[in-house]
Amino acid sequence: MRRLDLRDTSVDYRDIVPRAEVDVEQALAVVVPLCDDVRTRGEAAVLDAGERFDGVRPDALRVPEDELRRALADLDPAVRAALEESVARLRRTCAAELEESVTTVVADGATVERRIVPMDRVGLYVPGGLAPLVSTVLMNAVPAQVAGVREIALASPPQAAFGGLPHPTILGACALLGLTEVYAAGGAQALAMLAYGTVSTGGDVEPVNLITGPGNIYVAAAKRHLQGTVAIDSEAGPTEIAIIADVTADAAFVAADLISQAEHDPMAASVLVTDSEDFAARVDVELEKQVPATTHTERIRTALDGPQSATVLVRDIEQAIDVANAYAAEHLEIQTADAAGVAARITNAGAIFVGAFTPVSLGDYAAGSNHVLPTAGCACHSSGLSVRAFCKNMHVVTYDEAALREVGGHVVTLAAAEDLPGHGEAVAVRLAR
Ligand code: HSO
Ligand code: ZN
Repeated sequence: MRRLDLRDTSVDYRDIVPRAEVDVEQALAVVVPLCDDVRTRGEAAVLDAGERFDGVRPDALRVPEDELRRALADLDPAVRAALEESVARLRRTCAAELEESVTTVVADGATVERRIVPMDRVGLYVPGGLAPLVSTVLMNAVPAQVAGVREIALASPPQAAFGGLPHPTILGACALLGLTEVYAAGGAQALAMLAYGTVSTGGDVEPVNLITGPGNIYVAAAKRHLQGTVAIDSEAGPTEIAIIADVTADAAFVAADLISQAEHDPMAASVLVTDSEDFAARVDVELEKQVPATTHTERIRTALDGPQSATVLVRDIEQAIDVANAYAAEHLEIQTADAAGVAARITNAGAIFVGAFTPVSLGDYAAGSNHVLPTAGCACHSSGLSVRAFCKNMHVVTYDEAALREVGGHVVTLAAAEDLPGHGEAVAVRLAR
C-alpha cells in the first residue's frame, strides 16, 4: 500500500484518499435503453438481456418452488447452521430497532400521530459477480420481513453452471427465510423488471415500491435511472475498509482485515490510518506474508496497490479521527487503546467496528448488524440498510370542532397572506356553523 504522510498537514482531508473511479453516467448509456426495453417488451426483454450478459437463458424467470425446496434440502448443514445463527442475530437487532408510532397531543382535542407503516411490496437484488453473496440475501430480506413487508420479490442472476437458475446457495437461503417469489434475473434488466413490473406487458411480475441490494456499476446506474419510479436504498460502489490503529493494535489482525475487504474487488479500498510509523511497517510485513497465502492474491494485490488504498500517517489519534470523519468509510475499524472513546467521536461511517475482536468480516456475516452500507463517502448523509428502509411514516391528523376553532383564525390569516382564500374558506365554512 502506498504511504500518505499527513503529519505536517492540516488540509481538507475529504479527497486525500481518492475513491475508485466509477463512471455511473457512462453506464447509463447502456442501462437506459435496456430499462426502456424491459418497460415495453417485459419478460422477453429480461430473458434476452440475461442471454446476452449472463450467457444463459432460463426456461422461466420465476424460480419454481420445488427448486427452492430442493436447494434448502441440499444446503451444506454447516452453512445452514451458520445462516440460521446469522438470521437469529439479525432478527434480534431488527426487532429492537423497529420504530413505534408516536402520537402528539398538540392541543386539547388535536392530535398528530406519526404512524409507521411497512411498504407493501419490495424487490431485493442479490448479485452474482465474483462470489455468490448468500449473506446478502439475509441482510436484505430479514429487515424487510421484520418490518412487516407483505410481499418480497428477490432477483439474482441466472448462472450457466446451474442450468439458468441463480446460485443454489442463494436459493437455499431464500427457502430458509420462506421467500417464495424468486427470479433468475440479473443486472439492470432485473431492476427494471422489479420497478416496472411485467403485468402491463402480459407477464406476472407486479411492480415493487422499493428496491434494495448491492450490485455492480450497471446495477448502480439502473438504480439512478429507476429512482422515482421506485424508491432505492443507495447506489453501492466498491467496498471500503478504513482502520484507525495505534501502536497497541495487532499488526496481523489489521493486515488480515485490510485483506478481507480487498478480496471483494480489484477496485476495493483498504485504508490504514495510524500515528505510528513502526506499526505501519509491521502491517506491511504482515501483508507481505498474508497476501500470497490467500486464494484471491491477484485481486487483493490490485486493490491494495491501487490509488484508492493507502497507509495514512497522522500526528496523533485526534488527526486520525478527523481523517476518518472526512473519508466517511463504508466500514471503519477502531484498533486503538481507547477504542470505545475513539468510536464515540466518529460521526461519518457506514458502520463502526470497535476493538481487536470485532473484525469487519464478523459484521459481513453474523454480528447482527447489516452489511449493506453506504460507500463512496455517502456515509456523510446516508445510513446502512435496516428495518427503517422498509417503512414509511405518515402523519394522521385528528382535530375536533373546538380544536379547529382555537387555531382556525390563524389558518385563515396565512391563507390570505398566500393569496389562497379557498384554503381559508375551507376553515371559515366550518367556523360559521
Ligand atoms: N463486505 C461486503 C459484504 C459482504 N462480505 C458479503 C462478504 N459477503 C460489503 O459490505
Ligand atoms: Zn465483505
